[in-house]
Amino acid sequence: MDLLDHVRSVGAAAGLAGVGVCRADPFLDTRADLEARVAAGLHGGLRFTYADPETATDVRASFPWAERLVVAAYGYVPGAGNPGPGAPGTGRVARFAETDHYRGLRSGLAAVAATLLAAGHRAEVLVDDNRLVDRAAAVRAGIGWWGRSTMVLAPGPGPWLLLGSVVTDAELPIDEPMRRDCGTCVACLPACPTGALTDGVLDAAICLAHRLQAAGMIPPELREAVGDRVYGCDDCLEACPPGRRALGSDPAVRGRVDLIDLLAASDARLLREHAHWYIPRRHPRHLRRNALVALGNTGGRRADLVAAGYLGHPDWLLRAHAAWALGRLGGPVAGAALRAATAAESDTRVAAEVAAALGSLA
Ligand code: B12
Ligand code: SF4
Ligand code: SF4
Repeated sequence: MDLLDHVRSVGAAAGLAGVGVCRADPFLDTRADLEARVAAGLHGGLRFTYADPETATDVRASFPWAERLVVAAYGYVPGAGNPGPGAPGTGRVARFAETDHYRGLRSGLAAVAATLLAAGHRAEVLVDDNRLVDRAAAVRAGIGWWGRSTMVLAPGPGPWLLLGSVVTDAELPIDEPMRRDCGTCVACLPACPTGALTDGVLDAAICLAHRLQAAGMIPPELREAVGDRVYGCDDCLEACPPGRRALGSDPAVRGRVDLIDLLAASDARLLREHAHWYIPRRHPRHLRRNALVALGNTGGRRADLVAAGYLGHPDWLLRAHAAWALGRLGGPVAGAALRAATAAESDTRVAAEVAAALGSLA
């Protein structure tokens, strides 16, 4: 068996849904797209690959010996379950994050890298790393095609894939890009709850997946659209016909969290239970902020009492979002708590939220 066949069979045995090879040349089109999005503000303040497009699109800037990228996809559906319609007081987690699905991808790539190393080559695993644009690598290596949602789709799992690469100096034979596109389908565009998608371009500033993992306030105009989400967003993936069969074959209910329980948990517990989530500065305030918005949207038993309790929290960010939640929940408990806060609140940012919430009750 030649080295590439060996690499593919090791990848398949390790659970990878697809393994393709491409040259490690710079991704100049993606660099231009990254720069254009930053210039237009469509990056929404995100750093990641947007912070240094030159490094992100030229793997040789980090690994001068790179000749090839062995790119792999890991399908997490079926397997991740479905969060279901949900009961009041419960929040929803996007499927890629309901457990640490990256673990399967990383261990598959580690097996591929070990095979290359054993054959005397250099090999480094890159997953979700700011030194490589994973999707552009996957398209070049023939793993899948660009969807209008900006996701890379593959036959079978559709968009339900995580992507990663092994950078190597092995001059493996390369694969051809897939000749496929979305055709006439546009289903993901109207499915996006905030209108963040136009044809193949994402406005990260209003993408909920971004806003829920960004620091600071969730913009008021996006809070209703957050719905019951606490982490990630799957709406543009759920709408995608190529992924429907894989999704539909997964009856397990997973990815639900109890919002009141989350809001009562200690910092240590939140960070331990959600160790695989991207949380700005690893500060649990961002999870509590998301849970307060979701609680305002879903309601549920004791929702008003819990949100009212948060009006006394030492963190202004949480008081601000608790005020919004109370305005949305309404009722006598919410009204009384907000009126009391009007007199007591000294932070102008929170006072503005309290006033807006009281206004929405009137
Ligand atoms: C920053 C980032 C985000 C940001 C911005 C997303 C974005 N679209 O850029 C936020 C936080 C919003 C995000 C959200 C999600 N992310 Co993300 N994210 C990244 C990260 C770190 C960088 C992405 C990047 O460089 N974007 C740059 C812009 C310029 O690229 P783009 O938006 O993909 O745009 C391309 C298309 O427009 C394309 N294009 C080119 N030719 C053509 C032709 C046609 C016809 C079309 C339609 C398009 C098209 O050109 C652009 C690139 O040149 C990567 C990991 C990595 N290191 O690569 C993961 C990554 C892209 N994310 C991933 C995932 C799973 C998600 C979520 C599904 C998670 C969730 N459920 O909440 C959502 C999906 C939202 C969406 N529709 O994109 C996966 C995607 C896997 C896949 N199958 O595509 C990645 C690759 C992580 C991984 N290692 O698996 N993410
Ligand atoms: S992840 Fe959600 S908010 Fe972001 S583009 Fe997709 S549907 Fe829209
Ligand atoms: S929903 Fe349709 S247009 Fe959007 S990515 Fe999927 S196939 Fe393409």
